[in-house]
Amino acid sequence: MKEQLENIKELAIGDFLNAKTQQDVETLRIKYLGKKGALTAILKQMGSLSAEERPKFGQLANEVRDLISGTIEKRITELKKEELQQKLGSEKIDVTIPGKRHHLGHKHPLSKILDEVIDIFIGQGFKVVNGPEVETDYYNFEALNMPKEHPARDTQDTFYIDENTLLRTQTSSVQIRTMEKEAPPIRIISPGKVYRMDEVDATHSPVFNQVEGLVVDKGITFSDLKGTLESFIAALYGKEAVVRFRPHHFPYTEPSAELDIQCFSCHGKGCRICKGEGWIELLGCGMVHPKVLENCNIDPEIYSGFAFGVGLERIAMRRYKIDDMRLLYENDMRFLKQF
Ligand code: 2NM
Repeated sequence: MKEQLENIKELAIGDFLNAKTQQDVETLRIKYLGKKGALTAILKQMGSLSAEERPKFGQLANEVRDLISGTIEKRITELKKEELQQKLGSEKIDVTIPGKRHHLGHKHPLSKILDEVIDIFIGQGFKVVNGPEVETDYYNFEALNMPKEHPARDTQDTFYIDENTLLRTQTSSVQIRTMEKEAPPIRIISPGKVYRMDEVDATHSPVFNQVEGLVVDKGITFSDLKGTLESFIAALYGKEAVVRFRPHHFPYTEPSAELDIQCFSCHGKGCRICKGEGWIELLGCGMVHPKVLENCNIDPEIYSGFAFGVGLERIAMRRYKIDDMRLLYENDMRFLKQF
């Protein structure tokens, strides 16, 4: 039995030193020290020993058990250390490697201008309203005092889906829809894409963007129109900007005007940029025609209003000194990166 014990000791120590993982160690611990383990099995046989042999054997057995326990602890500590070393090796991070730069895009120049325009009008108490790009003849023309065969329709030829359905030529249709639905006071702008039957060139596109504004309330006069648009221009181009209102005609406003800005290049003398005019046309505006108000069931005897429409591309081109509108649509990165 003593030999058996010595044998177990040798085997156990060899086994534990060869264990490769903590799980291996645990399996071996059960094999040697567990309830059904080798050492336990020998201890169970102690009953067959004589009274004087028993304490000596017991002491030896205890020594072997302590030795094995000690070996287990030592091996676990070693394995833990090895695992840590291995982890440190494989999970090493080199903090000196240069980072990978993410190229963040930015807003398109047209979107930047739109955001600015919206901010300015929100600041003046306007609300932003959107509407459909595919419109009926009624909302695009009829309600705006442009009945069929009206000559003003010629300059606003567009794309027709059928005789009665078309791509809107201005966002006024959104304003008509708003006036139908909401009672005054109304103070809205409606930005969005509009369509015209135009050939593409440096200043024309069959699809472009517009922002139209509308104010309807009791006692609205041309002074309100002037004040609103003058502060809009000052916010957009700076207080130095000089503007003038020039009489014009629109079927849906009366009186109507166009707002010109004095050429920033020649200050009114006339140069290549303003084509010798000294002024650059910026937007159309006027007092909403009584018939238009009536069409929306707003009593022109009680209410009056003003409206305006401005092309977003034109503002962007002025602001960024872009001389060809097509650059805004071509998505050439060399162009877009400049903004
Ligand atoms: C413009 C110029 C002048 C305009 C008129 C209306 C409405 F719906 F009230 F009749 N909305 N927008 C208007 C007036 C638009 O664009 C150059």
